Amino acid sequence: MDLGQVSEYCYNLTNSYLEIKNQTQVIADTQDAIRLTKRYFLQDIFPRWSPLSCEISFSYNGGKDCQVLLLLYLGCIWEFFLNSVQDSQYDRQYHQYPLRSLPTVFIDQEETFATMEDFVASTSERYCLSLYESVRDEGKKLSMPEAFDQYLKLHSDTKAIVIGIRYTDPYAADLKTIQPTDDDWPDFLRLQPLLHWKLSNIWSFLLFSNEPICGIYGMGFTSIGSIKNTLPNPHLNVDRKDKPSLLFQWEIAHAFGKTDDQDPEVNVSQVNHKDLALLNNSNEKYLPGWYLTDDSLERAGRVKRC
Ligand code: FMN
Repeated sequence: MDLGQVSEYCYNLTNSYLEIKNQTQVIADTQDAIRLTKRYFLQDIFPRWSPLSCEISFSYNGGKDCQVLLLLYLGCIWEFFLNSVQDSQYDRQYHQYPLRSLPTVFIDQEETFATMEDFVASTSERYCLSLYESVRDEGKKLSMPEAFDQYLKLHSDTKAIVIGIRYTDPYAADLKTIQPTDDDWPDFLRLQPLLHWKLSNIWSFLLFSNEPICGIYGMGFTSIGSIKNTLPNPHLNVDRKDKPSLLFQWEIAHAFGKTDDQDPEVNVSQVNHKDLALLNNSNEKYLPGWYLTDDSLERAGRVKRC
């Protein structure tokens, strides 16, 4: 699929989720969350910074939040494109989708899981991303603002960057949908249209999407940082008496594009053998990450390895 086709696919995926009727409260809440994110993109953001130019870039690291936002973003770009050609005197078929790849930036500061790196590479192809990756030479480790400074030197048209941050992330409670960077950061606008999303909304939409999910989540991880400080979430340990139960049977069974006779399996990416060796060190077993829906426990696996 080229970028136009992927965008149209994401548009249809989003509409299909919005059309679900009479299911769980989580689905109804997620539909509201999607409507608000769409409104931010289509009414507040795109009229000021066109996604069909190079003014907007997307911050992507393969995590679940930014993947959800990427699917919505691509769908909204398609809708924006449709709206822009509607007023034209020529038929839609005479309008070419103006973007071949999506400007995307990956500031990768820490040692990440090999599965995550594989996932970023495979999804970059899948979603036609033109991905800038920050320099990761241990000798000259850059801070996040320095890395963005370098990015902006190479992509000087960038005015705003889309970020998949949520209110429940650390230091995010007071963020705004559109706001400038802090004084000690290079100057651009932060576009944060996912702030109001809860963990349960993320899993509901992502599991329904039937898009590949990074395999590391299938191993009991719920929030992925550096290899050095990320473990499976202890609340998903199968030996716990209070382990959570699955809230998303419907989404998994009726996932987008799935036929009724297909196995109700979750589409997870393959776990890299390097990570398997790392994880099989312990005999503990964990439920997949999407069993956890309590936002306050999402980062319980972010601890120091001894
Ligand atoms: N953090 C700040 O304190 N001030 C900023 O102005 C700021 N701008 C950011 C702009 C972009 C494009 C990104 C991706 C991040 C920015 N951050 C800024 C950092 C984020 O708020 C967040 O702390 C960081 O992405 C780590 O999130 P994680 O632990 O969920 O991966």
